[in-house]
Parts: sequence; C-alpha cells; structure tokens
Amino acid sequence: MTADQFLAKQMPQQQEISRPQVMGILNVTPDSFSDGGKFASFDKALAHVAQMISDGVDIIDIGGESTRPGAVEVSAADELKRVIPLLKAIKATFTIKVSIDTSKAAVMAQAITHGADIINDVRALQNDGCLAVLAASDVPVCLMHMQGLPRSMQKNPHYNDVIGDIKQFFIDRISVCEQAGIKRERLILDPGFGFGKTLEQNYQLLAQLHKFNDLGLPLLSGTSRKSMIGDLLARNVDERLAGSLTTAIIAAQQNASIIRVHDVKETVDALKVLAMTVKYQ
Ligand code: 7PJ
Repeated sequence: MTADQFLAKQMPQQQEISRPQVMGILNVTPDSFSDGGKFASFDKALAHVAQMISDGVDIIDIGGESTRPGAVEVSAADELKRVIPLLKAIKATFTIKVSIDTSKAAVMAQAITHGADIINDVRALQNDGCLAVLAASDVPVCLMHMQGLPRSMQKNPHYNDVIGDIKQFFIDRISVCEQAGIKRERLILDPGFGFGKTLEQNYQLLAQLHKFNDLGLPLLSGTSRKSMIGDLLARNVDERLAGSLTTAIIAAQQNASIIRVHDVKETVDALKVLAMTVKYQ
C-alpha cells in the first residue's frame, strides 16, 4: 500500500474537513518518556486505546523500546513480548490503524504478520534485516532521522546545515529503500525532533518543515511533550500541553500529514480549528 492510500480517509463522512492524521502514542515500555510507565499493564493499555479512539485518534503507535535520551536498548524477545500481544488484542477489539514503533527486523516481521498497518522506525531501516522484511511486505514505513544513538545523541549534536543534512539523509535512505525493493510511494519522512538535535536546531526544523515537502512524500511530526518544549518553557512533562499543541499547529500549517501525540483529544480539536480556516484561504 502506498503512504497516500494509507493516509486516505477511511470514513469520509466523518471527515469533511481535511486535517493531518493524529497518531496517538501508546507506550508499553516501563520507562517511557512522559507517561512514566502509567500504561505499562495490558488492560490499562487497552483502556488507553479505547479512550484515544473516542477522542478521535487515526493511528495508534505502539512502542516497546524506549528511545528517550539516555535509554538503554531492549532485547528483541522483550520487545516482542510487550508489543505483539497488544497488537493482536487491539486488532481483535477495535477497528483502528496500528503503527509499530520499532527498529528490529524480528519485531517488524511479527508485527506485519499480525496486522500492523505501518512500521515506524526511528532508525530508518538501518538495522540488519529491516529492509528485507519491509521489501517482502506491503505496509507503509516511516523513516525517521536520528543523529547518533539514544544513549548519547543529545551530548553534542552537530550539523553543517541541519535542514540540508537531514534532507540528504532522506534522499539516501529513499534510494536505499528503492534499491531494496521498497517503493518510494510507501515512505513517510520524519526529521526526528529531539533525536540528536539542540533546542535551536529543533526549532529551526519546526519552522522550516516545509522545506522537506519538495521530496514529495508525506511528513510525520513528533514533538509532543518533548524537551524542546519543556526546556524552552521550563515546564515539567505534565505541563507541556500548550507548547505541544502549538508545535502541532505549526507542523500542520506546513503540510505535515501525521502528527504524533500523547494528547489526542486536544490535538484533534486544535487541528479541526486550523482546518476550518484552511478551507477559506
Ligand atoms: C518519535 C518516534 C518521533 C517517530 C519517538 C518520544 C520519544 N517516532 N518515537 N517520530 N519519538 N516517527 O515520543 O518522546 O518523533 S519516542
């Protein structure tokens, strides 16, 4: 399936006004970035999914590996145990698109077998075996840019030209994907806010997100509750809603196709208000 088909609305009658799709974050790691493991248990995770669906979410993003700055890596076995039963339960219980946030080929393969609608890889399919797994499937994939690795990426980010360097990374990864048999039309691009970027670099990327539109692929923006908001405003993770909504609007105004968030209800409201004005531009 192409990314555009994936992004086409399933329920047009409920979606008269065009807006980016909202991807709701479902963290199943004990140390996930901003919900402190609140949704670590299975039943709580399913309840959280039900709530996000009633709040208007378009895609549920399940992440079994913490990629927060400083996080240590988890084994494929642990990640599979966290993610696959939940994916199966969500698919058996709800009608909703599910994205799997993983960088491991084994997790990608199992996830695709069990109905994942999209693979979301913060390492852009650079780990062993990932290209082959995706080439053998039909699901769209999000390629995210990261400089360095989570353990150390925030220590000393460096770019010659942050937009140009990331754009070149995308061009290279698109070409590698195509050579591996993954059609360009299946790709979604994400500059990776907070993944090896200073505060200034994160805001430059946000301000100039539109500069990636000439690659002709859908863009995903994930800034929700991140340090770029907390550090700028001196706010704890539970005080970053206003900042997060503002970044969602700024990304949406530059044609982002997917906004990845914790606060689904508020983001859907904000995007609907924006969409109502876009209609008259
Ligand atoms: C992102 C992600 C992001 C994509 C995380 C967090 C850290 N996947 N997974 N983009 N961030 N595509 O949510 O704070 O920005 S985990």
